[in-house]
Amino acid sequence: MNVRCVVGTGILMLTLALGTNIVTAAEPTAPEPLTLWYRQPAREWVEALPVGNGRLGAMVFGGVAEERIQFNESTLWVGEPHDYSHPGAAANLGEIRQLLFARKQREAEDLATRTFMSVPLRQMAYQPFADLRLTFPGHENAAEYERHLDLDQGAAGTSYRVGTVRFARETFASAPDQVLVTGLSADQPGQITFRVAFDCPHTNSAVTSSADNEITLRGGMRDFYDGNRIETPLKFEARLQVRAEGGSVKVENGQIIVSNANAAMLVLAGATSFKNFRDVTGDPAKANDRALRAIGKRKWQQLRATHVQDHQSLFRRVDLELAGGRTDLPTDQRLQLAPEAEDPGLAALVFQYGRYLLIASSRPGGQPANLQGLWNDSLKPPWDSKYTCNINTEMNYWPAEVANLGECHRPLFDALDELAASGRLTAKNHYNARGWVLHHNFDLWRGTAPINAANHGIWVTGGAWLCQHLWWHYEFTGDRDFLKRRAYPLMKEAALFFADFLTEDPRNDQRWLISTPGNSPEQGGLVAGPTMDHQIIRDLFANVIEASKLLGEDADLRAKLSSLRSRIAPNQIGKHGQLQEWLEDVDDPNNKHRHVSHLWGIYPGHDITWQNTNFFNAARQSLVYRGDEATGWSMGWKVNLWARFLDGDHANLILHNLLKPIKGSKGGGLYPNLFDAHPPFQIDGNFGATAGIAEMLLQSHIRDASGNYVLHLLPALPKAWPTGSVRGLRARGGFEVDLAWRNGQLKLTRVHSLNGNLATIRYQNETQVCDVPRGKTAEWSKP
Ligand code: FUC
Repeated sequence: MNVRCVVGTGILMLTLALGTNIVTAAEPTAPEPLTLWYRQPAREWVEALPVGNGRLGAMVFGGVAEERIQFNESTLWVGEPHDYSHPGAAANLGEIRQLLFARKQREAEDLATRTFMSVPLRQMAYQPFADLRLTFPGHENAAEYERHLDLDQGAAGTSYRVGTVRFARETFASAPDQVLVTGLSADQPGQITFRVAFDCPHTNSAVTSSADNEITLRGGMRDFYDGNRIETPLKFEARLQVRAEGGSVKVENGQIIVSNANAAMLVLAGATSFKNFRDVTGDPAKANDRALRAIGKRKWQQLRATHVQDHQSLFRRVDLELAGGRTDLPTDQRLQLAPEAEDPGLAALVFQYGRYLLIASSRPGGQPANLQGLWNDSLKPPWDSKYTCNINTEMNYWPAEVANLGECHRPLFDALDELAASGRLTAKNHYNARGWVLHHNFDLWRGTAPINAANHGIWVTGGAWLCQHLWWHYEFTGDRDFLKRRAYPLMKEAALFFADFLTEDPRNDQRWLISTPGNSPEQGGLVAGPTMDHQIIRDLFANVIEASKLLGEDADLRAKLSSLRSRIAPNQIGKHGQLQEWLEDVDDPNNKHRHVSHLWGIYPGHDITWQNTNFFNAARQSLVYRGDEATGWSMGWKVNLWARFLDGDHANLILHNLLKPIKGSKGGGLYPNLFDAHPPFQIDGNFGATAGIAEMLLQSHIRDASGNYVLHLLPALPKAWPTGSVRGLRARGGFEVDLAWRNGQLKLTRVHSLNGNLATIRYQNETQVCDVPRGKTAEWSKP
């Protein structure tokens, strides 16, 4: 079948062998309430509910007599502007390589440990800001308690009854107004009586007050490094204003006291002196003044309406309905049942939760989502809650384009500009190379040198991998201006680094070009030529070559990269039928390591697809050997991989392992607030799940012989999701896709074209070319 679309009036109608019956709306399925809800307050942080505006975030506990709202600001880190690269490191590069070629791994690691690592060896940690502690006298015995997080409104609410009075509170983080807002109300007048104070974990902070409804928390950062206490220059300020209707408001001992009001609103502004990774001379007081002044006399309803409108402009772009599930149960109880029972609705909720979390933790102009997104209550968070880019940071952004949140990708692109500036110094000092390089971690100060230990810190493809995100943004949007001005310069310079870095393997007759030194994250130690690096570098070179053609730039470089690319060590199949993780055939089929790095070429790459049968089968065999359990993010990756292996039931099996209540300290799962557990909490698994569910419903990474993207519909639909619909997923080539299915069969497809490109639609084994003009929608259905 290869039928051209037939143009009708208004919407385009595709008349296909599939059937000509045009229906106007997706099959209705029971609406899935987009709410996490509970019948008791949070006892622990991982039961509290997150709100965020990309910069300010909070965890709302929903306490009754005592409420805790723990908050963060994305630039509150220890450390200071600093170049972490190691001058003179490059003098040892040749010897490290020679030792690896001679299979003297221990000696190579020892030499690298002494001469090649980041200065200092570790990067800096993301910090909590403070808590708001609210006390409500007389509320000890509450009834009819409920708390929730409404993903569609972007707000966390708590309500209960004390005696005959019903109380309600709601908290949201407004991006347009750059503040956290909590509203307090009761269904009878004069009932709102409470105290609120800051509780700050930073020892050099103090609270003052300059108005009778306002308290201010000011402080600076201290850190311990190698046992020494260091004052770091970053300063912070948070300012809380309480506005009450009726009753009285006063400040006493650093607390705001509200008595007998009809309603009240807390407005919290917070900022640091961070301006950019090289400048911390900003004035947080000024920033807070500005935010509070801009709010002026606006009331709760107005602030809320502005926030909801902004939030929904992003959130409502995608609907997902998967029929079936226990919406009648509170979320924590529902999660308890998930391992045994199919609950497709819970998968849909987790999908949307990932979109919610990205909107809340990654907004234009701000920092990218870190290992915990935006939410951290610890002075020593796991892995410093920084940016690990041998999987975690990228996974955070896997859903950005496909789940129709392209704007939320931007903080990552801004970080790449800074990483390139830092990474140029690292490329020069460590490799005497052009371009820029990022190893496996960065922090607020954009450290790019190899950290922690030689055996896993020396891994050169962090920047190259992140460049894939620039290219994806172009592929999904077709934004040429973005490609020319933002993406291409960074991609090109990343490629220049590898043009200098790739090394001929003297042990190999064909003189393959390999990446060395490196490692296959995070196992096997320092080696020459891990498979993952080669897949990533091939991808980067291919994208730079294509971009340079599209833009008509750098013909010489294009030719050079093409010739280098063809000489990079290829994927290899080993003695266990596996895709080799290393140049040597040394994979252990019993290795259950969480990283599945050599499968990068399946997802997120497309070095290997279902069209290359042998490599495809070997890669699948490798994944079978690795097993179905591991950390949260590992399962997030495996959902995507099984989707690319076109095996929806296996993808769903992994989702079950991800969507289970966390038990003990092993094997992933979800906390009661549906935060993903490494364990401990790490947000990448949430984003991996969202991307994976999208990948089960729609794929667009392959192109047909004419270069059109193939929109593969329901490529990995599990039997457990017989009926459902999705609206608003994005595909490469610039498309928005709606699908509805019943009894496992596609019933309705709508393709909206953003750029007027041709697309090849593939469903089961049938394909057809679809020609939808820019801005138009084509629709077809099967009776
Ligand atoms: C990588 C992973 C760990 C963890 C850390 C933040 O090092 O191997 O499992 O996710 O990043």
